[in-house]
Amino acid sequence: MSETLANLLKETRTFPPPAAIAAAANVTDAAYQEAADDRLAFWETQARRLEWTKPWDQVLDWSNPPFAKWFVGGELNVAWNCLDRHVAAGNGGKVAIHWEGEPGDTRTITYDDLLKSVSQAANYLTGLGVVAGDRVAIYLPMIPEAAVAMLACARLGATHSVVFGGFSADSLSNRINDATAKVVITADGGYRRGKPSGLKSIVDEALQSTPSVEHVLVVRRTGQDVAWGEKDLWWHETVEQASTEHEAQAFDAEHPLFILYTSGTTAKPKGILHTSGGYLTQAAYTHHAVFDLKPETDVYWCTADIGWVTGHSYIVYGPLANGATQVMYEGTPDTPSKSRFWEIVDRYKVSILYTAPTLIRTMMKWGADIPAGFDLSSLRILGSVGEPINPEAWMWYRETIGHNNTPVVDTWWQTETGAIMISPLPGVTAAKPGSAMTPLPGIVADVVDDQGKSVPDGGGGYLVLREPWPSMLRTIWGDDNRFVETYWSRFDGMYFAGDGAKKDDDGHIWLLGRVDDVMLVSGHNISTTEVESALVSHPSVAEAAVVGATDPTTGQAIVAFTIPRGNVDTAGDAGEALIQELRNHVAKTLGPIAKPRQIMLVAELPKTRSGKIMRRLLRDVAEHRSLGDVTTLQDSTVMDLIANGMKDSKSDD
Ligand code: 6R9
Repeated sequence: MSETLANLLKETRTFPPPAAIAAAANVTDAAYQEAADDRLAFWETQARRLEWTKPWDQVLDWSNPPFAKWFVGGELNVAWNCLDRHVAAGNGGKVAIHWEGEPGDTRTITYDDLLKSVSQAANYLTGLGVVAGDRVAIYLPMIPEAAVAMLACARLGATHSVVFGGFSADSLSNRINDATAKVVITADGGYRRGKPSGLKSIVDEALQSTPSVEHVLVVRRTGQDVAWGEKDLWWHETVEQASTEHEAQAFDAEHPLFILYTSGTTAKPKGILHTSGGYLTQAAYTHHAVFDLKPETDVYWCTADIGWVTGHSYIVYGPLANGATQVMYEGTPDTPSKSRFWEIVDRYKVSILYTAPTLIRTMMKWGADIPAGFDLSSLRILGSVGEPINPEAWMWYRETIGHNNTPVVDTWWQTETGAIMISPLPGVTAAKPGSAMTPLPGIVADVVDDQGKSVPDGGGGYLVLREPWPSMLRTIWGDDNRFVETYWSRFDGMYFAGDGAKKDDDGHIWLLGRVDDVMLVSGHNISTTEVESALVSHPSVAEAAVVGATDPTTGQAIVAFTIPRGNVDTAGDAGEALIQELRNHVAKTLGPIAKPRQIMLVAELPKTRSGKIMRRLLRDVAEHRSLGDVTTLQDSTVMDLIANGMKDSKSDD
């Protein structure tokens, strides 16, 4: 039988929503029917959550696919929707951001404050000659000015391109040049792992080769020494002296809002372009629906960096459009101690927490006694994004962080999709650990085989989107052909996301990782996710990454890199015994076909800066190739450790 992707993992646990959450949920079961009856009317209803200065004439223009236009003819100002309207409604005194710096300094920023700062930045940028349509690069740490800078651009109709503060001078200059940015907004530095790290110095280096840049605005964060050139302007001497009054002007629904470069692969980064009305509609709706946000009472915290799409949609645009109160944290989860996250949850009484599987698995590794020292009873909804969440990590999150009764929403989406696409609804869905469950109302997703045919329940294949959605990318900046080729050419009339997925026997969707990572073992296409989840289901394992390495007998063989939980003894024979036990455990859980040829116990895994495991590098290690570029690694020494460990580990069978 030629199956596109094997379905090996069975999961029988389900967790219905707590009665109290179901009874008061923002979105109920009716939304699915409403959207199924008339999808475009459903999205029109959601667009009315925003205030438009001119209504649209047409919901969707799909006459020239894949180039979509949503809310055609409509006009709005994105920043006005995130700020002014809340102030106008009498909520100016409400806290927008509880900001927490890594060294422990804090700032409390109300909607009034945020509007004033954004107005100042808009006024000063206008004075610098920034007009609608110009591009502005933002290279900042997780400080409130990052949100201020983004919203000031939105207010002016300038297109922002946020570059993650961990990227190198080369990555920065490539992105600046690709977008021909006129202004760069940065800081002297930021705090990470207890140390001030320089940002301005990296901008200086990048600016050696960026002819389009006319001005550099520099926020003073760390006070470290910086070199100063004629393009440089201190934020506090300029923006903070500008008028706090600024009249926002409306822009077309399809006016470009931001470019965000996708990371991870070796290819030239793709500048994903998002526009205004459809993007904000779906960011706001999904934030309201998936997190069940009650703006009067909830304290929301998304731990992502603003340099990733999650920070754009679920720190800046979604929550602020909805008038949320949120926490924003500058630093890492282990500075000054491994309890930093739980201290923050406890102190601010965070009720909705949105984080990534990599962090959940790290917390598992550190052990449950760390969160146990804090009062986490304020938490009522937990979210996950960025990678497939292994069922056991999902269970740990719910039990250990969510006091065994909070819904966990596993949200699937991409930079390209702009907002959440597949996720449980916390007041509706009986969620299964590890499954993103169901496309949201108004979203049409499917799993198809090689031929583009929908797979039956129980089958695996390629995740596709069959209908356009409001927050979809509009193109790759400057490269329409690449946009068409990359996303719309694999299957006729469908957006192919690059992810493998399966439908379980109830038709619920499980993400199975990138299709490029799928392993072909003795003629079976096996997903990395299922083997990793089987490993993480063993009580001694916190995290695992598996890859297919060339094998003379099976084509590819499964090689697993496994991080034990904190309390597990792995010295000498105990380690060997654990490896055998884990191999057998996988064979028992998924069947003998999925038994790893080799398992390595490691302390760390190579990850991108947004926390995704870099299997490509592990494949090189597993096949003893030399290591390629590791500069996007969170910690490049990890690879040395793994490579050294490799020599000692023995591969039997
Ligand atoms: C939001 C974000 C997108 C890729 C995506 C997929 C993976 C994200 C996931 C998930 C399984 C989830 N991904 N969420 N896989 N379950 N809930 O992460 O955007 O950085 O563009 O990455 O991340 O592989 O295709 P981005």
